[in-house]
Amino acid sequence: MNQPTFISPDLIRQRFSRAMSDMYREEVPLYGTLMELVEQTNRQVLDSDPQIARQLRSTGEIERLDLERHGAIRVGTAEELATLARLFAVMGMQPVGYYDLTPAGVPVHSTAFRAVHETALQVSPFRVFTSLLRLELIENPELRAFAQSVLEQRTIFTASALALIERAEAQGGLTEQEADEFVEQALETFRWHHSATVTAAQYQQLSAQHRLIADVVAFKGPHINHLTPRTLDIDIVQAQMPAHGITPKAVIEGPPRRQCPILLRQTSFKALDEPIAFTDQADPRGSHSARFGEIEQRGAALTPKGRALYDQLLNAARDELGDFPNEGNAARYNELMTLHFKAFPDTWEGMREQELAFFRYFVTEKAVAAAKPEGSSVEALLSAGYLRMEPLVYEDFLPVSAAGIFQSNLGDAAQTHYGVHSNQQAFEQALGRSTIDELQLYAESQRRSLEQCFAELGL
Ligand code: OOG
Ligand code: NI
Repeated sequence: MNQPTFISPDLIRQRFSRAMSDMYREEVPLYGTLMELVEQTNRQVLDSDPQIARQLRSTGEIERLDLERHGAIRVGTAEELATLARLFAVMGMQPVGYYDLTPAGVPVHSTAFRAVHETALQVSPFRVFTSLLRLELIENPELRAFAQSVLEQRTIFTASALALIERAEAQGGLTEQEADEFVEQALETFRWHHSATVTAAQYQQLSAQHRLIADVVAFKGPHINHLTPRTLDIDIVQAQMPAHGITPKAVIEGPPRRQCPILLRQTSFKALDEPIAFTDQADPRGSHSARFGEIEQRGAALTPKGRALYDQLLNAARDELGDFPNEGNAARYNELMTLHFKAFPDTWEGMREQELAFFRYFVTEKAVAAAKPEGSSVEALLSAGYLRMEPLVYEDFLPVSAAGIFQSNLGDAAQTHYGVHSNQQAFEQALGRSTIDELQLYAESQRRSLEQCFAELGL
């Protein structure tokens, strides 16, 4: 018998990301508005800044820009998380990084499912920030038991999705037709439900413990709560949001505006209040807010040393502010951030020299035309003009920023202080595997690009 031909997991991910975006655009019209604003701004930036256009063209990022987005979901049990890991694996997505949100008063810990190799990221950089509720943080034992039993009764995957995951694992892939069905079935897990699985009173009890607990426990599945397009200039989009009927959060999370963007800058708009029917109601008389909009601007991935400097400067600025950033202190916060981040070199060359960021290297036309170079150190090749570099894009998330995004949707009343701390081991046990260290991935990408340059130069 002939071996069936399997479709690449990267293409399944690309299709899934598109299907998810179409579903979300249909359900949350403001997401469509935001997408248009981002597209318009990106076009403006590309027209007015030839250097950015050149840079995006030379790295190929220009082709992924319109496709690029991340989403987020929250699940309630180890089994749900472990099965999600298998579902995402069918699309070539692995759990990268561990994020502990408890220091910010959010009772979850998280990872990001994404592609890990630069060629796969190029086909589709779709990522899903995935949080697991930490039920052990519900103090009231009765409420905890109730939440647990509600979660144990639900199945967040369709029977066909489960069967296709098993088939992909057994066969080593999916055929074209199976992939189409998989995308359709997998999408169901992330759909919004207009009815809850608990009574109005039970919802109130869960919500009083923490709004996030109600969001995870009271529904049939882990509805996608936002999809985030990538903009080339987040300050422009932030400034233009109000004119488009969107109210952004008070401050942009992440590093301040710079010549050479690093890591990730993000802003969001508040979650919408949506009508919900509880089990003791015939029609949707209640409401729940979970779904919101967010935009992001991605910059260079930082080395461990660069990341340590980023964390240090961010903490110093926040300490000096003395409070969470909010409407009242937003201007002061931006000032403090700009001030503290003066200590972070703002040229690519400066960041490379101090080993603060990861880069991709390219052989120049000059090198192709010339004889074999004399020196063979990266230094020598760069200064001879035989190599050129572009920063590697940061593909991950930032815990302090993520906390800010969570908080902006929970309201200030949700500020809780948990006595417990990160528990990566428990998270990985629930996940059924370990998470991948993102810094390792960037180091490998950088190494591969240098190896290829050396091979091209015959060194
Ligand atoms: C996730 C919030 C974090 C980000 O981009 O950092 C996040 C959530 O609200 O579930 O999406
Ligand atoms: Ni997000």
